[in-house]
Amino acid sequence: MPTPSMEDYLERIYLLIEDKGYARVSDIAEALDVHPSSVTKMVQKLDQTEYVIYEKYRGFVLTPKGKKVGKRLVYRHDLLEEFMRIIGVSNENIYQDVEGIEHHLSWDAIDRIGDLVQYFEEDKNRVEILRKVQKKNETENNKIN
Ligand SMILES: [Mn+2]
Repeated sequence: MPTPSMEDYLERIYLLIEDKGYARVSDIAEALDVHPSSVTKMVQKLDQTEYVIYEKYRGFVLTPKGKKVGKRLVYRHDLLEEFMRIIGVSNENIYQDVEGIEHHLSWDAIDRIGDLVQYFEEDKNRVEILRKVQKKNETENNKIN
């Protein structure tokens, strides 16, 4: 299994390739806000673990294994964002919250969150009921404070 840091890279590389057809060291460095030398180091590590094929001076591509894992990591990120939206987390917090938890949940937990997202999406009334609970809590908190 890739480490959390490898996961961040694989996720980003997958998105860049999906978006532009390729991922350069400089694009990854910019997207992850890290030094290009860190990217080169990580890409070498991802090459050794067979997630990418690195060709010096020519860039790199994802292996089938790298593609499969990258796709799963992007799915996980998007699912968690959707989950955050449904439970009513403010938009401005969603991205950072997902970045903070995504590497630390089991795939079991991810799949159960997937069930819950589906549960809410299958019947929007369920979201409305949740919002009512939240409104009630908000009103009560306002009374206390
Ligand atoms: Mn992410």
